[in-house]
Amino acid sequence: MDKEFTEQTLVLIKPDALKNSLTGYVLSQLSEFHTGLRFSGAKIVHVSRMLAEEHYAEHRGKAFFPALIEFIMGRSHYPDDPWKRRIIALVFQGKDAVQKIRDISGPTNPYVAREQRPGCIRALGAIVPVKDAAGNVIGDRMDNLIHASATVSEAEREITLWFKPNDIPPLMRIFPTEVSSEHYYFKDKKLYTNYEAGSSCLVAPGDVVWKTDLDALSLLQQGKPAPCSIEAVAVKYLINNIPEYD
Ligand code: 3AN
Repeated sequence: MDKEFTEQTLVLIKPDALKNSLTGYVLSQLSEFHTGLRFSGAKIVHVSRMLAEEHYAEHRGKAFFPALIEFIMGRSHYPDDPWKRRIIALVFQGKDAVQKIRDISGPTNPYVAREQRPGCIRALGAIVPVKDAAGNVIGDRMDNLIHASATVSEAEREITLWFKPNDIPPLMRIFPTEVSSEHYYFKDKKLYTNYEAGSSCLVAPGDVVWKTDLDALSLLQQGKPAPCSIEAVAVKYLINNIPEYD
């Protein structure tokens, strides 16, 4: 594979961008012409709580975590229209993909973005006060329109979280894959290799799977320590599978 194609990054166009009809603007900023990068994956995702918490796992326990999860799930922008709760997930590929997209996105805080990088995508974002049930302001939520992977290793974790191998054209896949020879089913946070009533099939024999997932599933199935939880593997195979309109 051409060296130019060895780096990928994940972009999420968040619910605030959808609600404010800024998707066209964001996509034009991220066009192949402007970035010199290639589109290698795109999907519309209804974000389950499990997926949201896995994506933002590093922020678990922080004061802004609950508001962040509500936000990325689309619950803040579409409280009464669960079917409108979506994000657009994209993979871009090319030389220095991570840094190029971070530069176009700009600083995390939209006010800082406006000050320091006028013209960047997040300069069009907002900071919204978060209130408790009694109406007291308990913090801020940053509605910054777009997520962009921070580092090359974060990009790998995030792309293999949001995308299955066959969401990406075969000649554009840069992370190792393997063909499964097993069935794996998931129910109530447990893994099964035989069908259980009410379980979801994550992987079937013949499916092309990220190698990291297949390795983790095999370890988890044997009750051995694995580099990630069952949920972390299961979430992507359940994307848009079961409506979670909680
Ligand atoms: P970035 O998205 O620029 O990589 P991270 O990974 O530090 O920034 O934070 C992830 C998301 O968490 C941000 N996009 C923002 O929505 C939210 N966030 C981060 N820090 C804060 C904060 N201090 N207060 C409120 N929200 C925050």
